Amino acid sequence: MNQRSFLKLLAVSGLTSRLLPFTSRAQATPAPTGPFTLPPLPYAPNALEPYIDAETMTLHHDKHHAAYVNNLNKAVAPYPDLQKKTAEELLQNLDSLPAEIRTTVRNNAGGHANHSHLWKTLSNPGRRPEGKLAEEIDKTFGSYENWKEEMTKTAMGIFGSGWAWFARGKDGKLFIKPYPNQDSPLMEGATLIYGIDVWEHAYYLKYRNLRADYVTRCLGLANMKSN
Ligand code: MN3
Repeated sequence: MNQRSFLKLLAVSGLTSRLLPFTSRAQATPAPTGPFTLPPLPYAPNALEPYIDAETMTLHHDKHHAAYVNNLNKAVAPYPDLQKKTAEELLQNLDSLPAEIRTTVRNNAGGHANHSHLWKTLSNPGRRPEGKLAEEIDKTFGSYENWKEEMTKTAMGIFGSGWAWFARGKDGKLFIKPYPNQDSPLMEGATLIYGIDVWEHAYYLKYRNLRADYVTRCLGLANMKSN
């Protein structure tokens, strides 16, 4: 029997629907092996086309973000107490962690929390902040246009991999700051509002070395919640 008639037979017998989850879906989202799980993308991988291509989104979410989750699970596996904590709690208390996993948790809880927030704050098209947040942006940065300029400057100033984060500090004040690697404002007890991921994995397939173009597009896709 050739492949086509085999597939036809499967379709007729209704077997494909039972077989396919094991071939395609199982690979995309591995079964959870620890307390931390990969949240699904809140939209289709091509939802941000043409600005962020589907292939980049799929790799970014299914491979890079998944790896942070898996590595975090591995790191806390020998520590039942740490398995009960959220990524945010771990990041806020790095100094109290066993020294042998501190850097791994910093990188991977950071990667997990940063990306989990990122997916939720992108839409195509983006949306200008409204209400209280819009007022605070105007008050703190002068205007939304100035805010965008400050985000761009910060993202472009990062040497190597990292993030430009717009966040609210423990003191309630808004700020924009660069963070290396997967460091996160969460480490300082701040609340994430909007981040630009300037790791090359976030843009290199489409934008190559043109980080500035990618950063401009990210700002166009920003859809911040008013927190
Ligand atoms: Mn990333």
